[in-house]
Amino acid sequence: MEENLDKLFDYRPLIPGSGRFASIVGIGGGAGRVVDQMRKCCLPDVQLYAFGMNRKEMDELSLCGKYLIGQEGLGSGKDRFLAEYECSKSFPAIESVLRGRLVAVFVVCLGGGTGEGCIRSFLQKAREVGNKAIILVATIPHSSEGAEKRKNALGLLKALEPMADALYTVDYDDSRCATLTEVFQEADRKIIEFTDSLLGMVLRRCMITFDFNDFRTFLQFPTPSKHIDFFMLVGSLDFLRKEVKDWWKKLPAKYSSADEVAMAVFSIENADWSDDKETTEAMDVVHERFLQLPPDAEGKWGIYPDETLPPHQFRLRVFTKCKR
Ligand SMILES: Nc1nc2c(ncn2[C@@H]2O[C@H](COP(=O)(O)OP(=O)(O)OP(=O)(O)O)[C@@H](O)[C@H]2O)c(=O)[nH]1
Ligand SMILES: [Mg+2]
Repeated sequence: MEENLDKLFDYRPLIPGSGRFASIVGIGGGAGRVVDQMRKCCLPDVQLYAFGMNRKEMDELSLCGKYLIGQEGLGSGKDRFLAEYECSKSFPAIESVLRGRLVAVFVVCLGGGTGEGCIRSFLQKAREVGNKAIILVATIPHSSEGAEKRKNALGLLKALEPMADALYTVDYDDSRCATLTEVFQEADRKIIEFTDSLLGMVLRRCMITFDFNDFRTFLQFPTPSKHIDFFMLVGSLDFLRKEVKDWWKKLPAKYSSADEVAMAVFSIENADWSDDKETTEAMDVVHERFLQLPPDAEGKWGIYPDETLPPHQFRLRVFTKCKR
């Protein structure tokens, strides 16, 4: 019977509280630090892990699920091939953190030996153990770190795309921050917001159901690239009304108008859903704009209560996939 159910849904129903919805795995020094900061997100049924080659960096993480790749703990010496070789010895640990999860999210900061050398093996293992949604979150090094480094990272990203179901990237050259430290901080925040928001669409208490199949429909919606774009707004109704006017301008430049949107998923949140008038107004604001998607585009949405938001404040999260 259980086997039949498994075939019907193509995944086992999630047992709430089992911690088995998703594994988020940071690979390499920078990515490990990003995932370490995700501890504050507190999504249920999500487990956090870091894999790295530098013992000192790993010791600084507060995560419980951390694994050293290789015996030495001295780093990869920027050697992608050494990292790849050492990573093969960690396959049992990699399988153990991925097995039985519906979703695998891999965070990697491209430009370093460990992340670049190991990411391919992690993506392969996720497929092998049967994760149903495989998401790659990657940062692209800044030009000031070296043109060669950046070119290699972009080439690798292209090669990795077929191995994932969806991609979210933060390109450091797009940042307006003045220092590299600030660029990294901004990227950390974006990655945490994106990951928390995307998994939260399924995991947070929702007024109308947005389930794992809605989630997969979005990831699998056929577009030329697997990239997902994302932005988030928090403010009063008046603020939202103003901000969502030309909402597609908040997306990357490849969206020259809302017509470029192939599919959009959005959530609206506020603390008090008992105030029907304000809630309906918020829905109207969002409907007016987002349902003006091109006729061939698809839209899905969810409404979520969030008691941590101040009264009369709304949070809008928007995910899109582009026709180009
Ligand atoms: N967002 C973010 N990016 C970082 C951070 N530290 C480094 N980076 C970026 O990540 C790239 C790779 O650096 P690491 O993550 O240290 O590299 P690694 O995968 O550990 O590989 P090796 O150190 O070469 O073994 C760098 O080129 C930077 O662009 C960080 O703390 N946050
Ligand atoms: Mg490192």
